[in-house]
Amino acid sequence: MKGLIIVDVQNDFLPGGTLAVKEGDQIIPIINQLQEKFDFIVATQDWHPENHGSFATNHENKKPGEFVSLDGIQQILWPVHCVQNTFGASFHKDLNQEKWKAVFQKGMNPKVDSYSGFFDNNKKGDTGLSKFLKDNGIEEIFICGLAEDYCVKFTVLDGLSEGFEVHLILDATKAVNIHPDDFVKAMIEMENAGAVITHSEEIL
Ligand code: VGL
Ligand code: ZN
Repeated sequence: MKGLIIVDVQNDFLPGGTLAVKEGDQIIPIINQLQEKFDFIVATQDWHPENHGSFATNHENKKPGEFVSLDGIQQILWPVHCVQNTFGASFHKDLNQEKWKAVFQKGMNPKVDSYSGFFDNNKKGDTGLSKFLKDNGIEEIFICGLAEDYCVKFTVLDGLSEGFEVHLILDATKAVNIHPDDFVKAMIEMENAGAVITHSEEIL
């Protein structure tokens, strides 16, 4: 069976948010249309405590875009974003949530970041998404949302390593693009790992 995974379509990643993805709001109507074609839909939600180690403000003399070591992993620092129970962490009001089977929150451990909807970046913490999909007979997953070069990419890669057939819906995702070619680089990385790159028109 097929499942749709909607990654982090939250106010802080949308125009006006603290970690806004340029034109991120343009994918919302596409995602809503896609949802009509799926019976099985889940979402992920970046859900950080205030003291999260990925926030530049939680490190002395560090700015967003600089690096630290977090649990032995190189960590790029971000502006404060998606703090639990804030407007910024909420899903965009226009995003249809009616058919969602579950929401998988991530990034709660202050000591490690969690880009993927499946596991923390150190692969220790497990959100339960893989088991939930498998328990529901889902073998093929279609991924959309934000951001293509971070949370979408790592969700795609972990989905592949968990044995799912993974499709990336290219026009239903946008990149942070700290470097201008990050979108294309991430796309090539996902394709090389075995993801099928598709377009909403092929599904709608
Ligand atoms: C994300 C950076 C930090 C994302 C989350 O959803 O892509 N990016 N936290
Ligand atoms: Zn985050």
